Amino acid sequence: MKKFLYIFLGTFYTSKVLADQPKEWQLGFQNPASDGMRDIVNFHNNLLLPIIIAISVFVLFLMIYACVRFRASKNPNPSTTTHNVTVEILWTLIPCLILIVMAVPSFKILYSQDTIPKADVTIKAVGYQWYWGYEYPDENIIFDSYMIETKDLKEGQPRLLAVDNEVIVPVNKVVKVLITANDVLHAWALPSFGVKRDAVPGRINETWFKADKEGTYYGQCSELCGIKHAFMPITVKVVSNEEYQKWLSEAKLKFAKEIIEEEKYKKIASK
Ligand SMILES: [Cu+2]
Repeated sequence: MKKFLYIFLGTFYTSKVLADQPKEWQLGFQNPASDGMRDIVNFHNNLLLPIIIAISVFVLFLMIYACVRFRASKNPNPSTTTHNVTVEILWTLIPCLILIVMAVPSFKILYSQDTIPKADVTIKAVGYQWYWGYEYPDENIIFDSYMIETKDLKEGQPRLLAVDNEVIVPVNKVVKVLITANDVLHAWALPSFGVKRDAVPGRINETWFKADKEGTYYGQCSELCGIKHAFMPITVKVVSNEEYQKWLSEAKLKFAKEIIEEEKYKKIASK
């Protein structure tokens, strides 16, 4: 009973009760952390859901009405009418109009996701069987991100979602994500940012987000990619700009992709 009460309350207090990762007995979306996701949630809650409910209630009413009104005992000689032009025009036109009403805002959101503003940070996510590899192409940083096994989890780390090396991005900055794969199809998806793109070998897909709340956000590979598909989560940590700069300077040493030119020359000179 308690659980149902939580669900009931949860539907009214989603933004307060739910955080940035899936919760037990969760209904609806995760808490949005970007304008992109806020658009999606609004579109779903304020337009799609009312339309879906209205159609379901209307169809249910028609079915019950037909069952009662035209039952055999009340209506022993059924009508032989097969066509009614007015009704046929209506049941073609009205669904068309409903689709148009849904399509306009839907395309608006799709286009806003597709137009990438000038990026402050670019990251590249590469799907492997079965983990994610990340690169910061402008910062000479490269690292792999593996899921933490259940037995190695620390306090507060969610099972099947926490990783050893998190993606770190600054808050309120446009982050462009280049997405590709090395072996089979994967998909880089992060519900709180409203981001989901296929990772296709030999091809680079792009998406973007601007996280407006600091915190840790969890996503998962969202394209069935093999036996350990469920074990290649995505963790993005949104931090303040200062913290990001601090992390960058550490990561440049820890995860250096190649020796920077300058250092190369220094080595050559010292020989
Ligand atoms: Cu995958």
